Amino acid sequence: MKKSLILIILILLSISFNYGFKNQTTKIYIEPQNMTVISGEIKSFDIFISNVSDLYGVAFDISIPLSQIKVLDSYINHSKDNEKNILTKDNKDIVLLKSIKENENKIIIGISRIGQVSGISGSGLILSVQFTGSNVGVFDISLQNIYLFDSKMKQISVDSSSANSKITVVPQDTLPPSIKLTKTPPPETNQTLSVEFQWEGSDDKTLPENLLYSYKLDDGIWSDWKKTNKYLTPNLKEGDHIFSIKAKDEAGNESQTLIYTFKVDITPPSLEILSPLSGTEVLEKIIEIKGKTEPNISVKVKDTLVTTDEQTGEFKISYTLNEGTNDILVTAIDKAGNETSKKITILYKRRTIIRLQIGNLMAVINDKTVILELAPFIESGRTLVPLRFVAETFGANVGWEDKEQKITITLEDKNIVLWVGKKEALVNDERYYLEVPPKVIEIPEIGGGRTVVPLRFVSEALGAQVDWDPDLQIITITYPKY
Ligand SMILES: [Ca+2]
Ligand SMILES: [Ca+2]
Repeated sequence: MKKSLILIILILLSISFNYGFKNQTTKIYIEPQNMTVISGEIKSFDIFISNVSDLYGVAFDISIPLSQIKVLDSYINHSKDNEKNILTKDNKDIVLLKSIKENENKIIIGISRIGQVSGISGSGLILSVQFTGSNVGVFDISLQNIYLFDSKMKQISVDSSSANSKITVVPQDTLPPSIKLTKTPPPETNQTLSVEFQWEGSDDKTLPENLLYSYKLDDGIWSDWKKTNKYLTPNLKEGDHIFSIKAKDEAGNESQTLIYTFKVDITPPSLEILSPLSGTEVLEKIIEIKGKTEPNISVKVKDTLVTTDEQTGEFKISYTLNEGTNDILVTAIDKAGNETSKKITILYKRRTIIRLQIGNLMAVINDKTVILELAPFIESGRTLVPLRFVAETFGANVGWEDKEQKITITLEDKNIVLWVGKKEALVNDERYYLEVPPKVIEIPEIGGGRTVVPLRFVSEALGAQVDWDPDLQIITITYPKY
């Protein structure tokens, strides 16, 4: 008790002294300034003094919520591990006075060298305090009423701006947190710019906002642990990528690494249309389109989705043509959204079927009825029909030369030449003989003449098939023939 009395006298004596700053500011501070501890765990904080000259003794109060942070008398030490107190640098004795004031939430501390010795200069530990966080929460501790004395019992001015610390007591926790990704690029993407990942973590004890995360892309290095819920990758190269992430709770428990693999693909798929060839002319309304792409590619023919073979990438689809030119767009789309399109043009020519009856003005062309100016008639066993009807039905060009009374019928590569009243005909310059020649029939109702031609000869010369039903006297012309 004698020693403590000396100390108190020292303190009282020095109150009136107040010195200005020396070359280097003497500082008293608590380490660490921020600490997270698990409830029930014994941890410590330390008080240091730096840049001091001729230090002989020190006194201060530790302001600490003692009902939350438990400190025992035996927890308060003037040294720790192998680190000696600055005041014992020269192996001289010191005295440590400590008084825990539960009601006032403070611990009174006095430390002094003993006897007629000089002070100590330099930096070092002055006190180490062990504690247990008994209640969960965030607690402030600070040093108050700080007095530093030199060997002449003069007060040493001191910077105490860092003489405080924050202790966060978290619940006891042995279970690691878990993570789930809330935003990822699709498993296959054609985006080479950065993509974003977002995630959420959860834990039995640590609040989500206090979880720490570390992540990496591919074989990169793990990021520092941080409180963030998103990551924007750098620009990506084509190929496979792996995003890895793990979470850590306040107790330091680490989650399993969560892995997300994805692929950047900017190469459009291959596409080949095997049949039909573009430019093909067909007579059938329904055709089969066959093609080949890569496996696992979706194919669209116009707007219809086609299933492709998983192994070979081959596909086929029945396609209904419109009469005339059909531009058919075939598109292959890979999972990343890259597209390859090919267009084929198919000409669908409908087969024409004409039905005529001898003596009947009505004729049926496919499903349409037309009225002839002149009914078909038989002369010398040959059926004759108006030239104009032939021209219109087959879509042939008909030329007429008045002087020679010459008729020219042209359809594609066929060229037929006939003359009114002549039994000679030319088909692509090849000479034919007609039983009955073309003639002009006067029709009083229209006040003029109409040229008639032998139906079978003209039809067959144009490439049509002519069938005759003698019972019903019906002629069926099919063009082109089967
Ligand atoms: Ca946990
Ligand atoms: Ca691709």
